[in-house]
Amino acid sequence: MLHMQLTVLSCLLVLASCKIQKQTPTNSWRDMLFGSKWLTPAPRWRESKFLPIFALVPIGPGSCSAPSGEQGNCIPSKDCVLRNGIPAGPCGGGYGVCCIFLQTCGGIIRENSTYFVNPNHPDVYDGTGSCQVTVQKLHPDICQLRLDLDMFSIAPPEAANHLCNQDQLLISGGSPTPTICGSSTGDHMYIDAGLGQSNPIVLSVITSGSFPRLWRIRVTQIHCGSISRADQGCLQYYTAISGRVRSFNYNTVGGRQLSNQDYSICIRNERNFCGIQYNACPDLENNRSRSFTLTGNSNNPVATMVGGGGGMPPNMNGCISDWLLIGCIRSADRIPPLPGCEDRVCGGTFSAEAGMLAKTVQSSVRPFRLYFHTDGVEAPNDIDNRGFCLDYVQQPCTNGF
Ligand SMILES: *[C@@H]1O[C@H](CO)[C@@H](O)[C@H](O)[C@H]1NC(C)=O
Ligand SMILES: *[C@@H]1O[C@H](CO)[C@@H](O)[C@H](O)[C@H]1NC(C)=O
Ligand SMILES: [Ca+2]
Repeated sequence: MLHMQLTVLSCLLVLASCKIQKQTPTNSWRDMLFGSKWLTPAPRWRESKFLPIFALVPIGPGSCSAPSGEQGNCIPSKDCVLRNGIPAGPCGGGYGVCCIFLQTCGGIIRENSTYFVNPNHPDVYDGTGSCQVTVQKLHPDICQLRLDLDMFSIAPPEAANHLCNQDQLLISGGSPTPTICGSSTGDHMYIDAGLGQSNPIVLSVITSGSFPRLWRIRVTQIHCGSISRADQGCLQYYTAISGRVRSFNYNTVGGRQLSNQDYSICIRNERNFCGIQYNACPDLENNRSRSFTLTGNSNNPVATMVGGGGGMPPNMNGCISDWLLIGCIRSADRIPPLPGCEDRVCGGTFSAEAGMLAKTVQSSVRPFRLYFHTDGVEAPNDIDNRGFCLDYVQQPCTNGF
């Protein structure tokens, strides 16, 4: 029944947007989908004279971009309608439509590259409850999902312990993922989907209280044999010689490092590269950098802390509550390098040695991975921690690695 309704609605949309396109080609399809016209009672789907006939020439599958920024598939218009897609302008030289797939609360994702969006998208949503979509594998040979948080802004964690008490993004049915909240636009996650036709994966945004929420999460399905498959167990996976990694809800002004995180970030070891260097990202918003603030009171200067802490309280210096772990890190400016190396790092300054000076840190432990752990407590010792942002650069094998 729901399926039938959706089909009828999307036919309505197609016809309506085709009609609109004739009159005002720049009019957004979004208005048709989410605007007040959504509820127009007139049975316009009967006006079949507006059906575009583009599909005279077979079109190979290809990706395309909708004017509103979504990635779509360039397919014949009639296929887009049949598959409950939304035509977002012509593509392939006018022979196809850029067909995008959107789902919101209660939806089932059955197409690759479908977006999970908030109700009212692209406008904000201020409702409460649980909004969930179910992802069905396109094929038993799908091993992973990649979620791209194209837009993601839900209520932030509370101020004292940075717990996601108000809103949460929860993912169930796949490999364990940390619960996140706040703003993480541009971040991504890989979810292990298991082998065969296993349980579907459910993405839920749980909301309570008032907040102008906005999300648009692209869900890509990855074949078991695909080269874009992330290494096992990596929540985040980067495949470039240089790049930027950061914690969820990172923001040097108002961001709060999320509590109860436990995951790994993996960087593919590119051919002919043997080591990796990390630097705290530039902080353009504060006089004193907040781009690595994991523990301590971030409103004051806080030194680097390293190691797992061997002593008993209160003499247990080291990183025992919240930390980033990178295998055997050393400061890059020591020549010859110090004989010892560290794994855990925390505090308020990024370096591989205790102190107030931020430093470039290097490691040659492969694979290149960072493990991030936070506990469930911040106050009273940890205040206004923002999390971390690091720029990485892989180092060629000839460069002393
Ligand atoms: C889904 O789309 C992506 C590109 O957007 C592609 O790399 C991937 O192979 C597709 N997955 C399937 C199962 O077709
Ligand atoms: C940076 O320092 C200047 C001079 O002390 C001060 O006026 C300004 O408010 C500071 N900016 C921030 C973002 O703290
Ligand atoms: Ca903590």
